[in-house]
Amino acid sequence: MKRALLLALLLLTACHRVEKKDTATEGNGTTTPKPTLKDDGKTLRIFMWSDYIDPEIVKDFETANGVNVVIDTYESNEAMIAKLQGGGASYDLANPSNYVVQTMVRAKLLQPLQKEQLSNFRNLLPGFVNPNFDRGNEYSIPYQFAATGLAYNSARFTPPRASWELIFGQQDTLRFALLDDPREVIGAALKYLGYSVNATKPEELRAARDLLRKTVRKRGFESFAGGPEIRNKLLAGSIDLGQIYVGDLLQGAAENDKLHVFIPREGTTISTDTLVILRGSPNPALARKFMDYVLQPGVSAAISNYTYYGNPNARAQPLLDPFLKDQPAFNPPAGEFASGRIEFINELPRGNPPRLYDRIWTDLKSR
Ligand code: SPD
Repeated sequence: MKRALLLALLLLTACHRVEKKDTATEGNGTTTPKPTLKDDGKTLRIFMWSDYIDPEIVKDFETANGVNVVIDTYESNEAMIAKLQGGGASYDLANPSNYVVQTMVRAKLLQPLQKEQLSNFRNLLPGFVNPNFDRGNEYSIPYQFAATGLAYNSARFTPPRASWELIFGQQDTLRFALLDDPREVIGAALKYLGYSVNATKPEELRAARDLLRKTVRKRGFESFAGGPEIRNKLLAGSIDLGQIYVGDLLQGAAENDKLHVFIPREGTTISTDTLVILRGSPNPALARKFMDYVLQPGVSAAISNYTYYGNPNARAQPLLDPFLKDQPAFNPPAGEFASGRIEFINELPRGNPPRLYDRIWTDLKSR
């Protein structure tokens, strides 16, 4: 696990060039598949984070299996769950982060994935098998992972220090955007205040709420947005700083070496995104086939080499772009995790804490 987590941090200061994307196979935002579409055994519908798969490997799967893959995208776990709970959409696979897998199980949105039928499951790094958020991998396999950082475009602005203070401190001249992601935004404020990203104490959450209220009232606050949108705002120069999932920024840095990302000194969040089979899946057999495909070392490595996200597959590691593993600058002490500077977002204990987080988020979004 340690090695894999360190790999996530390989992504933190990178600048690398790759062939860029053809998004033809991706859906446009949160289009709902027509409910009239029945399982023809030939269509796989995936609901996933945006910019999170190499279109070539999707095409290869289509060709090899004589099927059609439709991918619709979202920018937060909450938006994904709301759409699934709203009904009307029938997807086979979704791509939730670790900390909402059990929420989805309780909401009866998932079906067991029958991992004994996944011949490539054994390829996973041991630290990603049997995770605390899904014992026995009953419902999920790990897909990709990354930390969240602060990004800037050095053609326009270079931060004087690597700190969340640039967003949460006194300054009111920088233009900035925050992720449209409650656990990330509240987590960043908690980290700045010296608390855990999984804080549950009401007084700590009140302090984060007060700080965030002030933050979104600043003249420089531009918007809440998804990772790729924040990357585009930085490229366009409409913001000076953006909170961003590191992989999303590095996809842009591959094309523009003025884009940079750093982990603020106060620390940050990290999470693992997974693949799950939805309870209402019209075609679970095809969904399972796709999961097993993604677990192939070559396919798994191709996804990371395209997305710049961390890779949980042991046999994929030798196939990763050297940039993802060989740069000494990306080899921070393992103590980053031990010290809690970089913290996994976990599911909140049931009861009051999730409600407090929801209230903070609703309050912020209504301002
Ligand atoms: N564009 C891919 C985004 C992946 C985001 N990972 C989820 C982090 C959840 N807080």
